[in-house]
Amino acid sequence: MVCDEGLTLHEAAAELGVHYMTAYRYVRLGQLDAVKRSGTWRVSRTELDRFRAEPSDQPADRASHGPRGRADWGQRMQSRLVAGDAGGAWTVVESALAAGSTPARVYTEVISPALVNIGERWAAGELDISVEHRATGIVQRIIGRLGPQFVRRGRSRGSVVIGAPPGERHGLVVSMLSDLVRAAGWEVSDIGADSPASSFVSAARETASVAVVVSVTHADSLESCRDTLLAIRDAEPDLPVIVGGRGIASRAVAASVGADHHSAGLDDLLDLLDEVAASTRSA
Ligand code: B12
Repeated sequence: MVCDEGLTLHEAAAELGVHYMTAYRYVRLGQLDAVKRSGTWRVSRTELDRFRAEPSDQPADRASHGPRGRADWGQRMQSRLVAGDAGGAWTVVESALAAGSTPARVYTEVISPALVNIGERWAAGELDISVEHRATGIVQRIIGRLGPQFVRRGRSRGSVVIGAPPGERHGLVVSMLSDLVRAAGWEVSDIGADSPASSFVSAARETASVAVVVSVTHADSLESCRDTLLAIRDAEPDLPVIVGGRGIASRAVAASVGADHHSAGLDDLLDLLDEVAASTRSA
Protein backbone atom coordinates (compact mmCIF):
# COMPACT_ATOMS: atom_id res chain seq x y z
CA MET A 1 0.00 0.00 0.00
CA VAL A 2 1.29 3.46 -0.88
CA CYS A 3 0.78 5.83 2.04
CA ASP A 4 1.66 9.47 2.80
CA GLU A 5 5.05 8.41 4.13
CA GLY A 6 6.09 7.19 0.67
CA LEU A 7 6.71 3.69 -0.55
CA THR A 8 8.23 0.81 1.34
CA LEU A 9 11.45 -0.52 -0.15
CA HIS A 10 9.60 -3.60 -1.41
CA GLU A 11 7.12 -1.35 -3.24
CA ALA A 12 9.92 0.83 -4.62
CA ALA A 13 11.80 -2.29 -5.81
CA ALA A 14 8.66 -3.57 -7.52
CA GLU A 15 8.14 -0.24 -9.30
CA LEU A 16 11.76 -0.19 -10.42
CA GLY A 17 11.51 -3.78 -11.55
CA VAL A 18 14.49 -4.88 -9.46
CA HIS A 19 14.98 -7.34 -6.63
CA TYR A 20 14.48 -5.99 -3.09
CA MET A 21 18.20 -6.50 -2.35
CA THR A 22 19.14 -4.42 -5.40
CA ALA A 23 16.94 -1.57 -4.18
CA TYR A 24 18.46 -1.97 -0.71
CA ARG A 25 21.95 -1.70 -2.21
CA TYR A 26 20.93 1.49 -4.03
CA VAL A 27 19.89 2.90 -0.65
CA ARG A 28 23.01 1.84 1.22
CA LEU A 29 25.22 3.30 -1.52
CA GLY A 30 23.35 6.60 -1.26
CA GLN A 31 22.07 6.34 -4.83
CA LEU A 32 18.42 6.15 -3.84
CA ASP A 33 17.42 8.44 -1.00
CA ALA A 34 15.42 6.68 1.70
CA VAL A 35 14.63 7.37 5.34
CA LYS A 36 13.99 4.84 8.07
CA ARG A 37 10.62 5.19 9.83
CA SER A 38 9.66 2.75 12.60
CA GLY A 39 12.37 0.39 11.39
CA THR A 40 11.25 0.42 7.73
CA TRP A 41 12.94 2.17 4.81
CA ARG A 42 10.63 4.61 3.00
CA VAL A 43 11.20 6.17 -0.41
CA SER A 44 9.25 9.24 -1.47
CA ARG A 45 7.45 9.27 -4.79
CA THR A 46 9.51 12.31 -5.89
CA GLU A 47 12.76 10.52 -5.09
CA LEU A 48 11.66 7.41 -6.96
CA ASP A 49 10.82 9.52 -10.02
CA ARG A 50 14.20 11.30 -9.79
CA PHE A 51 16.01 7.98 -9.53
CA ARG A 52 14.14 6.54 -12.50
CA ALA A 53 14.92 9.62 -14.61
CA GLU A 54 18.66 9.43 -13.81
CA PRO A 55 20.65 7.99 -16.73
CA SER A 56 21.89 4.52 -15.87
CA ASP A 57 23.48 3.25 -19.04
CA GLN A 58 26.16 5.71 -20.03
CA PRO A 59 29.32 3.66 -20.67
CA ALA A 60 31.73 6.34 -19.42
CA ASP A 61 29.86 6.63 -16.16
CA ARG A 62 29.63 2.92 -15.77
CA ALA A 63 33.35 2.47 -16.27
CA SER A 64 34.40 4.94 -13.63
CA HIS A 65 31.51 5.01 -11.23
CA GLY A 66 29.90 1.63 -10.97
CA PRO A 67 26.78 0.04 -12.29
CA ARG A 68 24.21 2.81 -12.11
CA GLY A 69 24.23 6.51 -12.78
CA ARG A 70 26.77 9.25 -12.33
CA ALA A 71 28.57 9.05 -9.01
CA ASP A 72 28.06 12.22 -7.04
CA TRP A 73 29.77 10.96 -3.92
CA GLY A 74 29.02 14.14 -1.97
CA GLN A 75 25.33 13.79 -2.74
CA ARG A 76 25.36 10.12 -1.75
CA MET A 77 27.18 10.91 1.47
CA GLN A 78 24.69 13.67 2.23
CA SER A 79 21.81 11.24 1.71
CA ARG A 80 23.30 8.70 4.16
CA LEU A 81 24.22 11.33 6.73
CA VAL A 82 20.75 12.86 6.68
CA ALA A 83 19.21 9.40 7.06
CA GLY A 84 21.49 8.72 10.04
CA ASP A 85 22.80 5.65 8.22
CA ALA A 86 26.35 5.20 9.56
CA GLY A 87 26.87 1.88 7.76
CA GLY A 88 25.71 3.35 4.46
CA ALA A 89 27.94 6.40 4.91
CA TRP A 90 30.96 4.14 5.34
CA THR A 91 29.90 2.13 2.28
CA VAL A 92 29.91 5.39 0.29
CA VAL A 93 33.48 6.03 1.49
CA GLU A 94 34.56 2.52 0.53
CA SER A 95 32.88 2.82 -2.88
CA ALA A 96 34.55 6.18 -3.55
CA LEU A 97 37.95 4.71 -2.59
CA ALA A 98 37.31 1.65 -4.75
CA ALA A 99 36.45 3.97 -7.66
CA GLY A 100 39.89 5.58 -7.38
CA SER A 101 39.39 8.40 -4.91
CA THR A 102 42.04 9.07 -2.25
CA PRO A 103 41.35 9.50 1.48
CA ALA A 104 42.18 13.22 1.06
CA ARG A 105 39.62 13.55 -1.72
CA VAL A 106 37.08 11.74 0.42
CA TYR A 107 37.49 14.59 2.92
CA THR A 108 37.47 17.43 0.41
CA GLU A 109 35.12 16.11 -2.30
CA VAL A 110 32.78 13.74 -0.45
CA ILE A 111 32.44 14.66 3.22
CA SER A 112 32.95 18.44 3.09
CA PRO A 113 30.37 19.16 0.36
CA ALA A 114 27.91 16.87 2.14
CA LEU A 115 28.38 18.80 5.38
CA VAL A 116 28.17 22.18 3.66
CA ASN A 117 24.85 21.17 2.07
CA ILE A 118 23.51 19.86 5.35
CA GLY A 119 24.44 23.23 6.91
CA GLU A 120 22.61 25.08 4.15
CA ARG A 121 19.53 22.88 4.54
CA TRP A 122 19.61 23.45 8.31
CA ALA A 123 19.92 27.24 7.79
CA ALA A 124 16.96 27.10 5.37
CA GLY A 125 14.86 25.38 8.05
CA GLU A 126 14.65 22.19 6.03
CA LEU A 127 16.57 19.98 8.47
CA ASP A 128 16.36 19.79 12.24
CA ILE A 129 19.54 20.51 14.20
CA SER A 130 19.39 16.94 15.54
CA VAL A 131 20.05 15.69 12.00
CA GLU A 132 23.19 17.84 11.89
CA HIS A 133 24.32 16.52 15.28
CA ARG A 134 23.75 12.93 14.16
CA ALA A 135 25.64 13.58 10.91
CA THR A 136 28.51 15.04 12.95
CA GLY A 137 28.69 11.84 15.02
CA ILE A 138 28.85 9.68 11.90
CA VAL A 139 31.52 11.86 10.29
CA GLN A 140 33.57 11.76 13.49
CA ARG A 141 33.65 7.96 13.28
CA ILE A 142 34.53 8.03 9.56
CA ILE A 143 37.45 10.35 10.28
CA GLY A 144 38.57 7.94 13.01
CA ARG A 145 38.57 5.07 10.53
CA LEU A 146 40.30 6.99 7.73
CA GLY A 147 42.84 8.77 9.96
CA PRO A 148 45.57 6.07 9.93
CA GLN A 149 45.70 6.28 6.12
CA PHE A 150 47.09 9.83 6.37
CA VAL A 151 50.20 8.91 8.33
CA ARG A 152 53.25 9.31 6.10
CA ARG A 153 56.42 7.40 6.73
CA GLY A 154 59.85 8.93 6.27
CA ARG A 155 61.51 12.10 7.43
CA SER A 156 59.20 14.59 9.12
CA ARG A 157 59.07 18.16 7.76
CA GLY A 158 58.61 19.44 11.32
CA SER A 159 55.86 19.88 13.88
CA VAL A 160 52.82 22.08 13.91
CA VAL A 161 49.87 22.64 16.26
CA ILE A 162 46.36 22.85 14.83
CA GLY A 163 43.24 23.80 16.78
CA ALA A 164 40.30 26.16 17.14
CA PRO A 165 39.88 28.90 19.78
CA PRO A 166 37.59 28.86 22.84
CA GLY A 167 33.91 28.88 21.92
CA GLU A 168 34.58 27.58 18.42
CA ARG A 169 32.91 24.17 18.31
CA HIS A 170 33.51 23.30 14.66
CA GLY A 171 36.09 20.61 15.28
CA LEU A 172 35.47 18.22 12.39
CA VAL A 173 37.31 20.60 10.13
CA VAL A 174 40.25 20.70 12.58
CA SER A 175 40.49 16.89 12.45
CA MET A 176 40.30 16.80 8.65
CA LEU A 177 42.80 19.62 8.23
CA SER A 178 45.17 17.87 10.65
CA ASP A 179 45.04 14.65 8.63
CA LEU A 180 45.63 16.52 5.36
CA VAL A 181 48.67 18.30 6.82
CA ARG A 182 49.92 15.00 8.29
CA ALA A 183 49.69 13.43 4.84
CA ALA A 184 52.10 16.10 3.58
CA GLY A 185 54.74 14.87 6.05
CA TRP A 186 54.17 17.12 9.06
CA GLU A 187 53.80 15.95 12.63
CA VAL A 188 50.56 17.46 13.82
CA SER A 189 49.40 18.10 17.37
CA ASP A 190 45.66 18.26 16.82
CA ILE A 191 44.32 19.98 19.95
CA GLY A 192 40.77 20.10 18.58
CA ALA A 193 38.09 22.75 18.86
CA ASP A 194 37.32 25.04 21.79
CA SER A 195 40.94 25.06 22.95
CA PRO A 196 42.46 27.68 25.25
CA ALA A 197 45.58 29.65 24.33
CA SER A 198 47.52 27.76 27.01
CA SER A 199 46.96 24.48 25.13
CA PHE A 200 48.27 25.96 21.87
CA VAL A 201 51.35 27.24 23.73
CA SER A 202 52.06 24.04 25.70
CA ALA A 203 51.64 21.80 22.66
CA ALA A 204 53.88 24.06 20.58
CA ARG A 205 56.61 24.11 23.25
CA GLU A 206 56.49 20.39 23.86
CA THR A 207 56.83 19.54 20.17
CA ALA A 208 59.09 22.47 19.16
CA SER A 209 56.49 23.40 16.56
CA VAL A 210 57.34 25.75 13.72
CA ALA A 211 53.87 27.37 13.82
CA VAL A 212 50.39 27.20 15.24
CA VAL A 213 47.39 27.01 12.91
CA VAL A 214 44.09 28.38 14.19
CA SER A 215 40.87 27.42 12.43
CA VAL A 216 37.83 29.71 12.68
CA THR A 217 34.50 28.62 11.22
CA HIS A 218 31.86 30.64 13.02
CA ALA A 219 32.02 34.40 12.54
CA ASP A 220 31.19 34.91 16.23
CA SER A 221 34.49 33.27 17.19
CA LEU A 222 36.60 36.15 15.88
CA GLU A 223 36.84 37.96 19.20
CA SER A 224 37.86 34.79 20.99
CA CYS A 225 40.40 34.16 18.23
CA ARG A 226 41.87 37.63 18.76
CA ASP A 227 42.20 37.03 22.53
CA THR A 228 43.76 33.63 21.92
CA LEU A 229 46.33 35.02 19.48
CA LEU A 230 47.22 37.82 21.91
CA ALA A 231 47.85 35.28 24.67
CA ILE A 232 49.91 33.05 22.36
CA ARG A 233 51.99 36.04 21.29
CA ASP A 234 52.50 37.03 24.93
CA ALA A 235 53.84 33.59 25.80
CA GLU A 236 55.76 32.88 22.57
CA PRO A 237 56.48 36.15 20.70
CA ASP A 238 58.42 34.44 17.89
CA LEU A 239 55.98 31.64 17.16
CA PRO A 240 54.27 32.25 13.77
CA VAL A 241 50.48 32.07 13.87
CA ILE A 242 48.49 31.13 10.78
CA VAL A 243 44.71 31.54 10.66
CA GLY A 244 42.18 30.19 8.19
CA GLY A 245 38.71 28.77 7.78
CA ARG A 246 35.36 30.06 6.59
CA GLY A 247 35.22 32.53 9.51
CA ILE A 248 38.35 34.33 8.26
CA ALA A 249 36.99 35.90 5.11
CA SER A 250 40.10 37.82 4.03
CA ARG A 251 43.67 38.78 4.76
CA ALA A 252 42.31 41.95 6.42
CA VAL A 253 40.23 39.88 8.86
CA ALA A 254 43.29 37.74 9.60
CA ALA A 255 45.30 40.88 10.31
CA SER A 256 42.52 42.26 12.54
CA VAL A 257 42.76 39.22 14.83
CA GLY A 258 46.55 39.62 15.01
CA ALA A 259 47.64 36.69 12.84
CA ASP A 260 51.01 36.61 11.09
CA HIS A 261 49.57 34.81 8.09
CA HIS A 262 46.24 34.10 6.45
CA SER A 263 45.82 30.83 4.64
CA ALA A 264 43.01 30.61 2.12
CA GLY A 265 43.29 26.88 1.48
CA LEU A 266 45.23 23.69 1.99
CA ASP A 267 47.85 24.24 -0.75
CA ASP A 268 48.44 27.71 0.55
CA LEU A 269 48.80 26.36 4.10
CA LEU A 270 51.38 23.76 3.07
CA ASP A 271 53.41 26.44 1.26
CA LEU A 272 53.21 28.72 4.29
CA LEU A 273 54.38 25.95 6.62
CA ASP A 274 57.38 25.28 4.36
CA GLU A 275 58.18 29.00 4.37
CA VAL A 276 57.98 29.42 8.14
CA ALA A 277 60.01 26.24 8.67
CA ALA A 278 62.70 27.53 6.29
CA SER A 279 62.86 30.92 8.00
CA THR A 280 63.04 29.26 11.45
CA ARG A 281 65.99 27.13 10.26
CA SER A 282 67.83 30.11 8.79
CA ALA A 283 67.26 32.34 11.86
C1 B12 B 1 28.69 20.30 11.53
C2 B12 B 1 28.36 21.74 11.83
C3 B12 B 1 28.18 22.11 13.16
C4 B12 B 1 28.45 21.15 14.30
C5 B12 B 1 29.98 21.13 14.54
C6 B12 B 1 30.45 19.77 14.92
C7 B12 B 1 31.92 19.62 14.87
N1 B12 B 1 32.41 18.85 15.83
O1 B12 B 1 32.61 20.15 14.00
C8 B12 B 1 27.65 21.82 15.46
C9 B12 B 1 26.26 21.22 15.47
C10 B12 B 1 28.28 21.71 16.86
C11 B12 B 1 27.55 23.27 14.95
C12 B12 B 1 27.26 24.32 15.77
C13 B12 B 1 27.01 25.60 15.31
N2 B12 B 1 26.99 26.00 14.04
CO1 B12 B 1 27.59 24.90 12.58
N3 B12 B 1 27.88 23.94 11.03
C14 B12 B 1 28.23 22.70 10.81
C15 B12 B 1 28.35 22.45 9.30
C16 B12 B 1 27.10 21.73 8.83
C17 B12 B 1 29.55 21.65 8.85
C18 B12 B 1 30.90 22.21 9.35
C19 B12 B 1 31.99 21.47 8.71
O2 B12 B 1 32.63 20.62 9.31
N4 B12 B 1 32.16 21.73 7.41
C20 B12 B 1 33.11 21.02 6.58
C21 B12 B 1 34.36 21.84 6.43
C22 B12 B 1 35.45 20.95 5.90
O3 B12 B 1 34.08 22.86 5.50
P1 B12 B 1 34.51 24.37 5.77
O4 B12 B 1 34.12 24.76 7.14
O5 B12 B 1 34.00 25.17 4.64
O6 B12 B 1 36.10 24.29 5.73
C23 B12 B 1 36.87 24.44 4.56
C24 B12 B 1 37.77 25.62 4.62
O7 B12 B 1 37.20 26.68 5.33
C25 B12 B 1 39.04 25.08 5.17
N5 B12 B 1 39.47 25.46 6.50
C26 B12 B 1 38.81 25.41 7.64
N6 B12 B 1 39.62 25.82 8.64
C27 B12 B 1 40.81 26.12 8.07
C28 B12 B 1 41.99 26.59 8.63
C29 B12 B 1 43.07 26.83 7.77
C30 B12 B 1 44.34 27.35 8.32
C31 B12 B 1 42.95 26.57 6.38
C32 B12 B 1 44.07 26.77 5.48
C33 B12 B 1 41.75 26.11 5.86
C34 B12 B 1 40.71 25.89 6.72
O8 B12 B 1 38.97 23.67 5.18
C35 B12 B 1 37.83 23.25 4.51
C36 B12 B 1 38.28 22.82 3.13
O9 B12 B 1 37.28 22.76 2.22
C37 B12 B 1 28.46 23.91 8.77
C38 B12 B 1 28.04 24.09 7.33
C39 B12 B 1 29.24 24.49 6.45
N7 B12 B 1 28.97 25.30 5.47
O10 B12 B 1 30.36 24.09 6.65
C40 B12 B 1 27.64 24.69 9.81
C41 B12 B 1 27.97 26.18 10.05
C42 B12 B 1 29.46 26.40 10.01
N8 B12 B 1 27.44 26.38 11.40
C43 B12 B 1 26.86 27.52 11.55
C44 B12 B 1 26.26 27.95 12.75
C45 B12 B 1 25.45 29.25 12.68
C46 B12 B 1 26.39 27.22 13.93
C47 B12 B 1 25.83 27.60 15.30
C48 B12 B 1 25.92 29.08 15.68
C49 B12 B 1 24.39 27.09 15.38
C50 B12 B 1 23.66 27.38 16.68
N9 B12 B 1 22.80 28.34 16.59
O11 B12 B 1 23.92 26.74 17.65
C51 B12 B 1 26.69 26.73 16.23
C52 B12 B 1 27.97 27.48 16.61
C53 B12 B 1 28.82 26.67 17.50
C54 B12 B 1 30.09 27.39 17.82
N10 B12 B 1 30.08 28.27 18.79
O12 B12 B 1 31.09 27.15 17.16
C55 B12 B 1 26.91 28.36 10.30
C56 B12 B 1 27.97 29.47 10.41
C57 B12 B 1 27.46 30.77 9.84
C58 B12 B 1 28.38 31.94 10.18
N11 B12 B 1 27.90 33.09 9.84
O13 B12 B 1 29.44 31.82 10.68
C59 B12 B 1 27.17 27.26 9.19
C60 B12 B 1 27.94 27.77 7.97
C61 B12 B 1 25.79 26.70 8.79
C62 B12 B 1 25.02 27.67 7.90
N12 B12 B 1 24.90 27.39 6.62
O14 B12 B 1 24.52 28.67 8.35
N13 B12 B 1 27.75 23.32 13.63
